[in-house]
Amino acid sequence: MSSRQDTPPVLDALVIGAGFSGLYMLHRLRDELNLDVRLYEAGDGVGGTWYWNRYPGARCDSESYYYSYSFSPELEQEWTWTSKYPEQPEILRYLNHVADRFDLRRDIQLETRVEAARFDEAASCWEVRTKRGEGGECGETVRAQFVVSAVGCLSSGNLPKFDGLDRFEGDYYHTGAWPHEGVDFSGKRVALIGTGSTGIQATPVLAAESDHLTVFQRTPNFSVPARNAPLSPEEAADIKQHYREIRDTCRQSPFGFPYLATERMAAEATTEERNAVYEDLWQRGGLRFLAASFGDLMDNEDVNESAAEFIRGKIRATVKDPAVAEMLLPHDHPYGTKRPPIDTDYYETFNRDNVRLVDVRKAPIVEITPRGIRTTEAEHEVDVIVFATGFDAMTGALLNIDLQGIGGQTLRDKWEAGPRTYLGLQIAGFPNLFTVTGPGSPSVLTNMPVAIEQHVEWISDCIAWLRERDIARIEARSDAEEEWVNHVYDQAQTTLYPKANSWYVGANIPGKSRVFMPFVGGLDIYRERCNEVAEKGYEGFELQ
Ligand code: N01
Repeated sequence: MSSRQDTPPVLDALVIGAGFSGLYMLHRLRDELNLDVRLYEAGDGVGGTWYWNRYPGARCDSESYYYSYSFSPELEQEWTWTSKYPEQPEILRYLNHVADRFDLRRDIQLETRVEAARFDEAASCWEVRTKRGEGGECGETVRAQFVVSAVGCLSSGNLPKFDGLDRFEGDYYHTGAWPHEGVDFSGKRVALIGTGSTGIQATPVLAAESDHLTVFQRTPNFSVPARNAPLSPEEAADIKQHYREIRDTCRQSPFGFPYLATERMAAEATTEERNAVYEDLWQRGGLRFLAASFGDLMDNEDVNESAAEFIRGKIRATVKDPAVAEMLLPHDHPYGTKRPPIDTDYYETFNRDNVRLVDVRKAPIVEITPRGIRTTEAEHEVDVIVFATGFDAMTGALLNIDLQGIGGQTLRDKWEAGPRTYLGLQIAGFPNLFTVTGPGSPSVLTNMPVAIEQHVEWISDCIAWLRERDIARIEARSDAEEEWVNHVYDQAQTTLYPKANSWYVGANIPGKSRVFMPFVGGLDIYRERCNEVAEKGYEGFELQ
């Protein structure tokens, strides 16, 4: 490692990723703290998730007026959302608008992937290696006192290793790396593998655009209608008028939604009372079904089963062919223990003549052939395969960077048995590295922009505090990390969440350690804990 004198000047901070997190992080550090910051982004545009996920039907499962930044009242007033659940292109336009409005682009380097980072103990800074250019051969080494990972929780795509994929004569795409020019499905026979939130959003659109769609389902899912609709000028104006109250409620809510946790308990309600609540929420649509039905939905198996059975009843009533309806009924996990999808006409789509459902739990996929997909029962000939097979969630994107902390310890080694963090914000042994919505924080269990803003503000306040005191280095203490990891585990055990083979526990990636990764205790409680840590002079951190 070279000394400070013969290396380029050290940046104050380096941010990785230009999604919701990275853009706001850059703005806070540069424009409020006046730091010298650079942001590196692998894509050729800003937007993160909304840059990469351009698959047919991609839209947000949170409503536009609260799936947005709250930090700038001017931004809130000048931007008008056009529908309840914004489509991917609209969110991408919004993030581009943010990048322009706050003049962020001059400090963003696109088409540059952060490949490796090593902590220089003597200089208390990170040496970061980037890769760019067609073959990824060009790059540079930069040094930064602080590194903030804003790489996202769902950004490292999972393309299962099916035999024969390289011999497939048609085209195939992963939903998380969709071609910018789009895909013309007209006249095509399409296979869709995966029925998570993405597959469920894509199914009705693919069915409408293609000649024939075959959906390969491994695990049936519980989906609730979104009830999307355009936002009228009156509704948009009303939202603008009430933004402050909306944001305040989001901050106090365990899920980051503009409604508080319900104190209504289903265990005390009759079947009729429960069903009336479910029916009301079904008609209203969206994730309220999970967040606002009953306070004991996620910790009482009987209560959860009543919600699950209500949804199964809706599936049976919607899907005309009883055998297909039966295949679509989820039985292997409690409702909500996998991130629940919301949809527009998902179940209705299976009534179309050009749609077929294949159960690959019963008859697994054996291989991809030149002409299609072979299961243990049949070969399905298709022209295009769409992989809606998800992500190496919460850890994949960070582990793709060769990170080396104190004593040359790699993050891959440290996290071999599952991610370990203090508050999802820092990792013992990796000083001056912060993770926005890292594992161990509520992140993916919330409306993300609210969780993101809380993290970005906590991290920038922390960096400001350190600089005011000339403290060069901050590192999570191992004992604080251990205590937090145990707390995250204990909290999860009080709920039904660990009962599912979900990506929350890494079950979708062969060989990944099974650890429940997000903090289930609620964003409101988590926020209080983070504030308390800061108020106590960053309790649990070693300062040097
Ligand atoms: O991915 P998933 P996703 N053979 O992992 C199946 C967010 N999101 O992209 O359940 C056959 O949920 C897999 O089957 P199984 C949201 O947080 C947000 O849909 O593992 N099938 C499953 O059905 C969401 O949760 C929005 O048995 C295979 C599917 O592929 C997260 O992204 C919109 C397979 C993967 O489902 C991920 O959702 C969309 C194999 N080998 C998504 N491997 C918003 O609106 C996997 N599968 C913000």
